Amino acid sequence: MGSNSGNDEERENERGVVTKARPKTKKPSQYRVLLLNDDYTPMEFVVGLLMGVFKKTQEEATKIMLDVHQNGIGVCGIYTFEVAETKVAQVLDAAKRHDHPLKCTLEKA
Ligand code: TYC
Repeated sequence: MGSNSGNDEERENERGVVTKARPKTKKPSQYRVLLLNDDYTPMEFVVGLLMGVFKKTQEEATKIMLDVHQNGIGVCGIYTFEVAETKVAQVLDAAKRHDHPLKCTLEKA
């Protein structure tokens, strides 16, 4: 099972401690940050957030914004949980400060 299966080989180091030749590791889970469409948040504001928070170029940001505008929802990026959570909070905080109803959430990738 998993990427480390099939190797239980053990070694004894110079201090007599037995260690796994390849200790089990786990890749951190990834999360999609999703942006939701609404009828009120200005397009330029969304593009600005995508550039500022998600480090997109103006062209990438415009593409994502239009995708969300047309389909109702879209992916801003995929990150580890803490990074995704921070970006969602930054978006919601900026939207709130500017009185825009913009919503943003995350889901496991
Ligand atoms: N639909 C908005 C408008 O027409 C633009 C918009 C795009 C809003 C993406 C939110 O996540 C969003 N002004």
